Amino acid sequence: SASCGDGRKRRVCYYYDPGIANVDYGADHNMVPRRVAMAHALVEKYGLLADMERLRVRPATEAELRAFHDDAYVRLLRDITPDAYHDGDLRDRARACRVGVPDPNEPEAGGAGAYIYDNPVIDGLWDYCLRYAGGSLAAARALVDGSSDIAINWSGGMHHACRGKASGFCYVNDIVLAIQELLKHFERVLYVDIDVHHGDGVEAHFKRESRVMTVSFHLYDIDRRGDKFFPGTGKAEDVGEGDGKYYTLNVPMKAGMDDERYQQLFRPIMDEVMEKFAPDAVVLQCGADSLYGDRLGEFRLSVKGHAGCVSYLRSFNVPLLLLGGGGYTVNHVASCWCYETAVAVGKEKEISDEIPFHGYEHYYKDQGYKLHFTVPKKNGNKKDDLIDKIKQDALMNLAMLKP
Ligand code: ZLS
Ligand code: CA
Ligand code: ZN
Repeated sequence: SASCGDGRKRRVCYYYDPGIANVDYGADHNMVPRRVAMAHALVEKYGLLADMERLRVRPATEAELRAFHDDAYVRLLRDITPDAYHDGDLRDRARACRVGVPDPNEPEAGGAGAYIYDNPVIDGLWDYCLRYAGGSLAAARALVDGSSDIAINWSGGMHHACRGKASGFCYVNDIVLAIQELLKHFERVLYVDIDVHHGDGVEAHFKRESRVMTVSFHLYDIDRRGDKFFPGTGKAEDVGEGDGKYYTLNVPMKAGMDDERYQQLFRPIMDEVMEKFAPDAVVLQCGADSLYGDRLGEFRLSVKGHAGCVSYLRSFNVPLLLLGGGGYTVNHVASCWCYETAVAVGKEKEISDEIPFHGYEHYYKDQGYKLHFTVPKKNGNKKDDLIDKIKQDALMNLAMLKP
């Protein structure tokens, strides 16, 4: 295509399962799977499906989940339902795995309709897990078999899930599963995480592994009450262990990061990572809660700033797996992942800024029915000395990597 940033067209495959979009975490929960249906409706209306192969795949199997998750946790996810939770046995197992139901009578919950955990027992939980994990596995396989250069699953990217427990809205860690699949064929896999939260589940699993390098950019902060921004890990000093020492890189940032300052870190750091680690495949978790106006995040990225990370990594011409993740202002999320789909196929310059009629257009009133919402300029001194310090810390850690 004439519009490719660097002139080379990519073969792109794309996973979308409408069954996932109907999953409901609960009325007042921040995680809204419908955002993926909204992104998909835009992708379709902008005509981008014609430029991609659509992956129509079976859900993951129980055995595939067990490649990372422990048996008892997999069985719990399979057996638990909102009703079954209320009989004692499953309830204790669920709570041990940090899965709960909203309950005003819970002593730990503290209030009406409160949730004990971030991970509620929801209708269709097992099916949901198998489907989003199946999508990431199929996307990884499309890179392994060489049929695609870029593979997309916006319903994946659940970076907090652990071997035996749920965490931070994530039940099954599709990223670990996808990376394990890539490792069957590729010698070195790079994981990059631009969600506003630290990619702790992925990092923890690979922190002793030199064939996988994990890099997370995230908000790292302690508020006035002394609470750490979730999950509270991901300091610059955490660099991995044993054989994996220096194959973990953390880039902790303060609230308010804008496009310019984010790219002042992302580009030089990723240049160095790509040169030193020379990955055979790249997995990019595109959590959209690093956008301006997110209900949980406190960064100020525009869609173009966020997508700048996608186009930058795409330009290295290494097989690329694009996953979703967080993102809690659903119109912003859908704009972002639609635009990033356009970046993947090389058509970002061709898609109009006018939101087409696609059934969800009323969500875009606040952004003037434009694909690109505006980020108000923030006056006040930019603490660029802080950016330099963060960059130096990261480059010092990278200098320890054997070339
Ligand atoms: O990276 O901060 C926490 C943990 C808690 C506070 C919330 N309670 C329920 C549990 C204990 C300390 N959790 C974070 C999780 C953020 C997950 C980000 C996922 C990802 O983007 C990848 C997908 C958190 N922040 C905000 C909330 N939880 C939160 C706020 C409001 C609510 C409503 C719904 C649910 C419970 C009440 C909830 C969570
Ligand atoms: Ca991150
Ligand atoms: Zn997040």
